[in-house]
Amino acid sequence: MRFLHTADLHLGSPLRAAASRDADRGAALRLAADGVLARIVDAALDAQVDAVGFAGDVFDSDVQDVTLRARLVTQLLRLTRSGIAVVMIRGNHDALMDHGRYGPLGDGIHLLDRDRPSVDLGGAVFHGLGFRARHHDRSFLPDYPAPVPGRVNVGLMHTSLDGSSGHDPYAPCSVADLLAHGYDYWALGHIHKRAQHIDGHRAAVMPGIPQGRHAREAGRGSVTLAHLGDGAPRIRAIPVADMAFATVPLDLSGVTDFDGRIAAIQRAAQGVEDHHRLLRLRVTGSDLPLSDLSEIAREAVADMPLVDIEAVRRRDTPPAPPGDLARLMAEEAATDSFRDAAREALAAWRDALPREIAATLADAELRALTDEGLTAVNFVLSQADPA
Ligand SMILES: [Mn+2]
Repeated sequence: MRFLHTADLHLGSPLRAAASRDADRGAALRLAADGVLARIVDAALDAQVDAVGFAGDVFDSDVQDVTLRARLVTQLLRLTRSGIAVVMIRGNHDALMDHGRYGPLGDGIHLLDRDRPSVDLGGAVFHGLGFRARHHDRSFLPDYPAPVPGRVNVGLMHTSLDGSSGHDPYAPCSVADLLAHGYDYWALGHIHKRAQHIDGHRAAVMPGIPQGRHAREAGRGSVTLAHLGDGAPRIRAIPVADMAFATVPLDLSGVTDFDGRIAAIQRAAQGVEDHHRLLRLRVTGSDLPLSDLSEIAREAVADMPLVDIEAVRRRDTPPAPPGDLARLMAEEAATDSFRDAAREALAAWRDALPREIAATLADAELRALTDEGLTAVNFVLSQADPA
């Protein structure tokens, strides 16, 4: 059984950051993001898989969009016409998506949920439960069917896993509990960074976002190919991102002339030449204003067709915010009651805003939005006259 697994395509994502900084780059990223589904289907056809699994957040928003829907069906048809089955679940972003609104998804496309949690595709039995609300803070694992004895069992789950402290849990559960459930392979989604966990003949894989959208979604996005059913699973990542974000250090200590800076930046920017890279330079050892450094950096990579400078930042962390007040705000922002109130506010703003903007206020962005807000407030405080 050859299975290709992906999640978190976030089709229709607004990509506001790239577009707001540079229109050309925004347009290039839009092309890369719009084309990722077609590239995933290409990879599945190339690898001659038996099935493709989408573990949630195929769409960035659950607001109906007939164009995105048409693109999805067009691409999935390429799979089903080649005899490749498709298994999907809903994630938190597309939890409320009415997949039947523009007609049935089509034969060979299986949307698993509580009313129909399992499908037997011959080579393997697939199990999946989707999100039915934008947020679930309890584990779905106890509700997953038991593995079918003597068969290859694959589970699709959208989950924040154990979560890291400070992040909201989304259908949380531990990797150890997943691996103990008895399935051969867990096709996970939600966390945008790739990770795989293997325990003997069992595996749980978070495939990561296939096309990163900003500097925090760094590295070249991929899908995961798994050979299941004969011994230990064989698993490998297949890159599908046309563009990759990367943060690279740039040490300019002792480099004081223009040519030296150009050469140092070109050395820092060197890398794999088979895909477009958007670099964020983290500068140390130079007092030049960032605007000057940005200009030099853009000139340095002008002849490197697959490299762009996404941003230039100093390595040094910003000065500590003033004392007790900043600490109290940070503590308050980490409480459940603050997060609940913030989630409510986000929901109200989402309802009031046009769709393109509303999607940027997703619950998943809460932590980032809170951090952004705290940083802004602390910055203003740090500039204030102490008198
Ligand atoms: Mn998600």
